[in-house]
Amino acid sequence: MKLTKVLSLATIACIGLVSTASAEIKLSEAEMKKATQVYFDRCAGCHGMLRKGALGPSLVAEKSKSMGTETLKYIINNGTPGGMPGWGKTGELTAEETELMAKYIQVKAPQPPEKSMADMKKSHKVLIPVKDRPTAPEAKNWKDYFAVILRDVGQIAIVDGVTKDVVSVVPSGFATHITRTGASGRYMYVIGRDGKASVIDLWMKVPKNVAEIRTCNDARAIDTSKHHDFKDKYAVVGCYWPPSIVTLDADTLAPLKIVSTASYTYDTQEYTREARVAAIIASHDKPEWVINVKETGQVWLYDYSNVKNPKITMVDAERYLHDGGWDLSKRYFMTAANAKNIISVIDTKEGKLVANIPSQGNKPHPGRGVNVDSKQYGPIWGTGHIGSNDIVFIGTDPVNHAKNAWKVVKKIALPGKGGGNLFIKGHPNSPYIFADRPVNPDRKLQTQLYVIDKETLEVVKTLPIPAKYLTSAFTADGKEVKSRGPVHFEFNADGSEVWTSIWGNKLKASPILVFDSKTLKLKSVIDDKRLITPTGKFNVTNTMTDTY
Ligand code: DHE
Repeated sequence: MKLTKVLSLATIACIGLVSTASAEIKLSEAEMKKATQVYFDRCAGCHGMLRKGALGPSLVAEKSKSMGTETLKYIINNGTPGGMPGWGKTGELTAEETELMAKYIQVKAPQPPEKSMADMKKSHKVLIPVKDRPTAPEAKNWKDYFAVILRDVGQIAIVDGVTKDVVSVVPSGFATHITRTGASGRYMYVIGRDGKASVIDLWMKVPKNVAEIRTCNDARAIDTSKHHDFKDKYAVVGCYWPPSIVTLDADTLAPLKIVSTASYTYDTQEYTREARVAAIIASHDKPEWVINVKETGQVWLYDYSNVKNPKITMVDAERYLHDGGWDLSKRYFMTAANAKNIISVIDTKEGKLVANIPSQGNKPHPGRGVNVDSKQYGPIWGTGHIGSNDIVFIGTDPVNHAKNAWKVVKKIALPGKGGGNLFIKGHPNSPYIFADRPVNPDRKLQTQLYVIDKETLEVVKTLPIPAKYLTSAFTADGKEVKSRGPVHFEFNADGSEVWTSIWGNKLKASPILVFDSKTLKLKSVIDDKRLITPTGKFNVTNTMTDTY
């Protein structure tokens, strides 16, 4: 067992020895309200709204009580080698909040609120009617725009990929998570963790939100209809709570259909109310969304051609499905059941599971992963891991490269101990793949990029981020809060540049760095003061074509 793991477990155990399981904990109404919000914003994604666990372990009250307040405080403050951030260390939680959360998870989880169509409709707004929107693009470079998530301030920056100008900053949902485009790329769809979906019209000279709706209370995924008969017709939101799939009109975000995903685990056939919708991707060949239902371990192939009466094929895969993306052919969906270290492969043409592949690392976390047409192995798809430094590549061509299909053909290690990789990305026109490591506890490892050569599939370079871009900020009581270094990558439309965000904190803006994707030289720095906690970035052309 790795030294860091032993140390931290020993530390935790010895605190456990000292601390006694807590006496009955009572929280005031105000404390419960505050702790419920912090839990929603920082913890629910990994541990579940009902605290049954998923990417992170279960936090049900009985289990937390047996660990005791002191042990829980230590973990919340410092994080763990398995990928849990140290919320106290990063300055995201104060000492009081850390103590409050250590107590909160020892009391029974409150039942989260439900959401009806009537509730949804109350929040629905068409901010600019379709008839008042441009009939042609008013901006030249819109197909090379980037939507940049400004996570902690709940905004989206639209950045011109050619001029590097921030052309607009628009409000979005709370703790905004990801964006996706429509099939034609004109509209950028945004989902906040609070379930607020919004749509930005990129044809406008200054892009603005044209519609918004709160589809649920907790969400992570949004996509659109990309089949040619339904281009730009529907948008779809995947909800964590209430666990559901919400289909919307693409132009106005008017809600059309809600389907609950609460159902039965594929293996033990136990009912689970919490069956959260994780990744969604849109088929280009069928009127179909490919939808991960985390807790049941099923991938739902959702035929939206009859929007009132959708047809759903439930494909058993593996539990706690998370993120994933297309293989090079856009026939196979490669997705991580990360708590089980499995990559499940779904054949969307035949509508069935092809394989559950051990990822040979700890907690695979691909984002959408990376595709390479390798001279040596043929088409392959790659992912990194949160809990180990492994990057693996899986063969994805069962016809012309059958001996490599559905197995790990290459496994490499990022230099240095521990995992911490969250995203990996490539582009057909770049000779390199890029990997980040924002949740590695070692500051040096956390603050560099890892460059993998597509030919050799080896790490050929690390790019340390110059200290002047690793913006520190200081809290009111003078505590320094460091940025977490580079997170997530996106290429410009022609693949000549790769952009990465410096994941700062809401006390101060942090930049986006632009590297030449061939020479690896730092080409430009986008350091607009409005860029507060930039995380994900989505280029219009690469997102509408699913290029990665
Ligand atoms: Fe994400 C993708 C869930 C934390 C930034 N994240 C995804 C997807 C899911 C997901 C299901 C796939 C969406 C899709 O493709 O349709 N993310 C979760 C969580 O449950 C988790 C672990 C905890 C939480 O409470 O949300 C979580 N995610 C984070 C972050 O902390 C990140 C790093 C910063 C942030 O913005 O909050 C983060 N997640 C992202 C990004 C993507 C993503 C940038 C899209 C990657 C891509 O290139 O498609």
